[in-house]
Amino acid sequence: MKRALITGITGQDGRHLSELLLQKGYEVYGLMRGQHNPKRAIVEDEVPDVRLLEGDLTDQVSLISAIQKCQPDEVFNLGAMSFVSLSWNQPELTGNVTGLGALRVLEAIRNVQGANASAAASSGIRFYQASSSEMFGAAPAPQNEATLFHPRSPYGVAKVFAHHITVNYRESYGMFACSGILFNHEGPRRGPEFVTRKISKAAARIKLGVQDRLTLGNLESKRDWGYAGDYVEAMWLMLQQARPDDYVIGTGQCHSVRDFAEAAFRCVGLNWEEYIDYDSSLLRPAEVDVLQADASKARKALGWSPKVDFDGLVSLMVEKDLEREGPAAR
Ligand code: NAP
Ligand code: F7E
Repeated sequence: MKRALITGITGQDGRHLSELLLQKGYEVYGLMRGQHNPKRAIVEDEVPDVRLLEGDLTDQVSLISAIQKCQPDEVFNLGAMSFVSLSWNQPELTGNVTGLGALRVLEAIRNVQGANASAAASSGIRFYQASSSEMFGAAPAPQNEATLFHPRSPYGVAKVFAHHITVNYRESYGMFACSGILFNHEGPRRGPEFVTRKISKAAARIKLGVQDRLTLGNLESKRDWGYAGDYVEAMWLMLQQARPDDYVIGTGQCHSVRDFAEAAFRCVGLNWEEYIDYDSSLLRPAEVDVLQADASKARKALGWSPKVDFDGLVSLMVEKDLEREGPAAR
């Protein structure tokens, strides 16, 4: 039986990935921060077989201790301060958690395996880093593994550090360390601070008569939105290859925030334009205008392709929010 350790277990991807690994017969450990983390109950409810360990990406000792306890075959570093908007308000924390956190996990692996090149080499613990299309930022679309990074937020900059340190530890110590450059992926488990879930939840609530209006910022930015359940499969596949490498993961399809709002309100039979307000305070100091993946390397080398398309994703999210917000749930 393989063992995996997932940081960021309480997040959207942590829960999807642990489900996938449990189905595959893994023993799954999840790193959770803080005392009385309110999201513990969600994890215990959705994926009760995950074994929870306490730790924090800003605390090296806790990471070493988690790896010692779990003795994993694979470590997935999904933990991050992941909300781009917030990263301008908390740039130092973002750098510490999202950037240096990856370095601390890599060092914890080396510490537990013995910090020499041969012990850390490909027979040892395999490491996945959750890199992001935000690293591309202002680089022209479509973006692939050869595209130069031009991050536009403290979050994007922190992810570039984490990405390069992953590559560097692979090259320096022969570690089996992979970086998945994932484009936006969503679903009913997405946090309500992100635009897709903010829209799906509002469309459901407006339809049900428990909310009147929805306030948004930039409607013109375009993203390559896929389904999180499809993307965790790609994370796993990267660690099953003969050699470690980095891969771009996305659908190749690109839609604006406006398109998403239109589609979500269409799912509940409403015209989105009648319900949307604009608030310039939701604009970002620097925006990423267009992200669109060229995931041909992953398609060829991993045999990965997305199963859920844009319309399927929108309706999946709206349907779940109708169920959550409906009279039966109140
Ligand atoms: P998410 O839902 O925001 O989850 C982030 C996780 O990180 C949460 O479990 C959070 O724990 C944890 N975390 C935050 N600060 C921490 C700390 N100091 N120590 C330990 N854990 C900490 O993010 P997601 O959507 O699942 O994304 C997973 C990863 O992929 C993240 O690294 C994200 O940056 C990256 N990514 C996401 C996307 C996407 O579209 N979803 C695309 C590319 C890359 P709490 O519950 O305690 O806050
Ligand atoms: O914004 C615009 C906003 O916050 C998408 C994270 O998972 O994906 C995510 O980052 C777009 C931006 O996601 C609102 O300006 C308009 O252009 O949903 P978001 P994101 O910034 O793309 C990447 C790949 C990650 O790695 C990140 O961790 O939508 N937008 N109006 C709005 N965005 C929000 N949040 N709220 C609005 O009201």
